[in-house]
Amino acid sequence: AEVAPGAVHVPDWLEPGRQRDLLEACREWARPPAGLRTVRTPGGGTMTARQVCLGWHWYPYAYARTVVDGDGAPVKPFPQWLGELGREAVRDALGPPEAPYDIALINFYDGDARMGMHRDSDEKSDAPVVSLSLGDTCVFRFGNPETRTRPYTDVELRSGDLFVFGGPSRLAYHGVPRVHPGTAPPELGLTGRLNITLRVSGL
Ligand code: MD3
Ligand code: FE
Repeated sequence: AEVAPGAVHVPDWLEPGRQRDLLEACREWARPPAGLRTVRTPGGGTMTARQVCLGWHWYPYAYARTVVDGDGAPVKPFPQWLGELGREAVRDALGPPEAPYDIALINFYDGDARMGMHRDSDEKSDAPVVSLSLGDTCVFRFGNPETRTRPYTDVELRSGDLFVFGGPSRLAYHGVPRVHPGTAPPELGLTGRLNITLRVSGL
């Protein structure tokens, strides 16, 4: 479903076997060094979703090759198979992809975690962002490129869903106002929600 120009939601894109494999990979990536961390913003805030990065390390509001706001370790490599998954996702949602993916940001949400309305503008490329969801269902709020406020569209994202944000939607405001605890597919064995975004750094 095209939620806005360039913003395409594909429910159930990842079949259960691929969800399980991706979750297993996320569990490995979450381990130290350069593992799951709490992100602190320059204004003194704390993000409630915890994060691990592959390829490039994101910190508010830039990219680095080491965990400059954590243990200082080199960022984990971005695996080739994940780049291929990203290109397959873009092909299915929008059409043939252009640039190769080289960043993954993996956010883990427990039942109380949220993500406020923001734009993703730290990448130097305008290539589409690919989002994959695992575990608990959330409310994803898709806004507009001009303001943090209405108009917006709320969409439920479930385990296995794909969302691709390209073209005029690439710089739209968006956030996660809530997660529905206990809604993950029981056979996945995940308490909480994981979101994997694949990006092109342009660096
Ligand atoms: C629209 N993640 O990592 S996924 C993020 O569910 C982020 O963890 C949310 O916002 C999450 O920055 C939302 C959907 C998403 C991801 C990236 C986007 C929507 C986007 C980039 C541009 C426009
Ligand atoms: Fe975002």
